[in-house]
Amino acid sequence: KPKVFIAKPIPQEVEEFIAKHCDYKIWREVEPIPEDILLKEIADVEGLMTPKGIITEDLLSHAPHLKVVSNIAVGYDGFDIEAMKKRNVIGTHTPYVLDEAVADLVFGLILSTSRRIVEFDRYVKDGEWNFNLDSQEYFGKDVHHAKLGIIGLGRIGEKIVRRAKLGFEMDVLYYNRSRKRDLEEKYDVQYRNMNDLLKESDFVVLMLPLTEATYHTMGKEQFASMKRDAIFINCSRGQVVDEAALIEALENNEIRAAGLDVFEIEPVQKDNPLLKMKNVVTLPHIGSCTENTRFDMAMKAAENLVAAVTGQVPPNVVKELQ
Ligand code: 8YV
Repeated sequence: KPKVFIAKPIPQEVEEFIAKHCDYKIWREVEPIPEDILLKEIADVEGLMTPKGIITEDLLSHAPHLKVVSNIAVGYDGFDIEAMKKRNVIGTHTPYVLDEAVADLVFGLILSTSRRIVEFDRYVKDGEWNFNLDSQEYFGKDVHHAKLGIIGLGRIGEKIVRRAKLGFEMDVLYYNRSRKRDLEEKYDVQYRNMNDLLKESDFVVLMLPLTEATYHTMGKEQFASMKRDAIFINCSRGQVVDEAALIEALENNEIRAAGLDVFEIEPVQKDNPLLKMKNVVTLPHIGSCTENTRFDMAMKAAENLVAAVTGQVPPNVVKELQ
């Protein structure tokens, strides 16, 4: 049987599936695997299944027999594509199975920022209910019938659009590299260039993969284009945003609030000013973090791994390596 290494604990059923086809070792600790142990474990394997997918030239040089890296995530910005190409290493990821969970969380952030759920939860628990809720300063912002602008209309973006249109009866604008006329028709969403989208939207949702082209898509100028009352949501990758510019926009009241599941540096630094802002809701990158979704991601990653080491074409090879 081909040898593989699994760099994080996975559900038993997924492990049993891998066991049928592979000779495997697994990192069972909850703590992430230390780099030096990982490099030793991959010395003689043909397959690596990993949650982080940080695949560098150096890592590959420690794994001369490697045929596949199966990323237990949809984002593969950690792959050094050129290095993988050079060594004929296939890279796979887990599209589709996490789309709904991430779209749900986007609405969690939309609601918790606009209706100030986290802020008020703290007041109530601190016994500070006795303030005047008729005072303008405590009012929230409506989600229903508001205008949502989504930057990046891919698989997850489409799920967000469905929720926005069918659940909250929002007007939806989108910006994407390529027009999606089928979705425009299907959901009655309208295309805008970036600048118009930013100017018109009450909620700006970023849903882009991290690539060289998308790095710092949102910067000073973009935040300045947003309405002063608009809310910014990011559940994709921290580095798609110039975080310093976001902090400045919030400090200067150029935008109303932000909901963030991702940061430029993760785990977020303790002295990050965003952590002190009442109008910012912060989460520790939990977009896909539900029982069912994490199970489905692990199973999909296992299917990709097994396919590649048993001579089949895995179902989810990343497009740059197809
Ligand atoms: C986590 C994600 O990174 O799939 C992605 O790209 O961002 C998240 O799902 C992943 O689950 C880490 O294991």
